[in-house]
Amino acid sequence: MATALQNLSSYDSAGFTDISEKRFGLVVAEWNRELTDTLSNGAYETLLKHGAKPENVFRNTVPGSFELTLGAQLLAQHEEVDAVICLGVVIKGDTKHDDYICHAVAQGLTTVGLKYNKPVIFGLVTTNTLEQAWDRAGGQHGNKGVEAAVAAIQMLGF
Ligand code: DLZ
Repeated sequence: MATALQNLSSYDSAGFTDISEKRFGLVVAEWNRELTDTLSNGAYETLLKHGAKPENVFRNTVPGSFELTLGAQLLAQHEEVDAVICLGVVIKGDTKHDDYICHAVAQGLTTVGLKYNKPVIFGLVTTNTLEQAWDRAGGQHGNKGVEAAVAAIQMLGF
């Protein structure tokens, strides 16, 4: 708890958490694959940059973002997995599918994290257009996969 209180105000605290022995599950949706690959690579490289070992990062794919929750649960239930990072891209279409998917995933990942008492990170890019999605997958708004990995590291130091 003391560490948590010290780190609360520092985004850079991720840099001070030793993750060399931590194990990470990455769950990546295959819908909008080019985008999610970019998010996934961003997350993976960030974990390595902060000290994770390549053999301790387990990448798994699921068909679409809706399946991120079950993918997260299947990983989180393993004792040796310390944190799960979920990545997907949902782009608004003509129907309300995006609403249903995003709410279900937000709720589902929250539940999994609380059930297993582990960081389960919501790395879902939700946009109105494809261009906005690219802006968040390595474009002008950064790479949300990188941010998701930083969030996982930060929570491991909590
Ligand atoms: C069906 C669907 C649609 C329309 N759009 C997306 C999307 O933009 N992003 C995404 O990750 N997945 C989408 N899916 C697939 C659903 O997430 C899910 O895989 C299917 O409904 C099967 O459960």
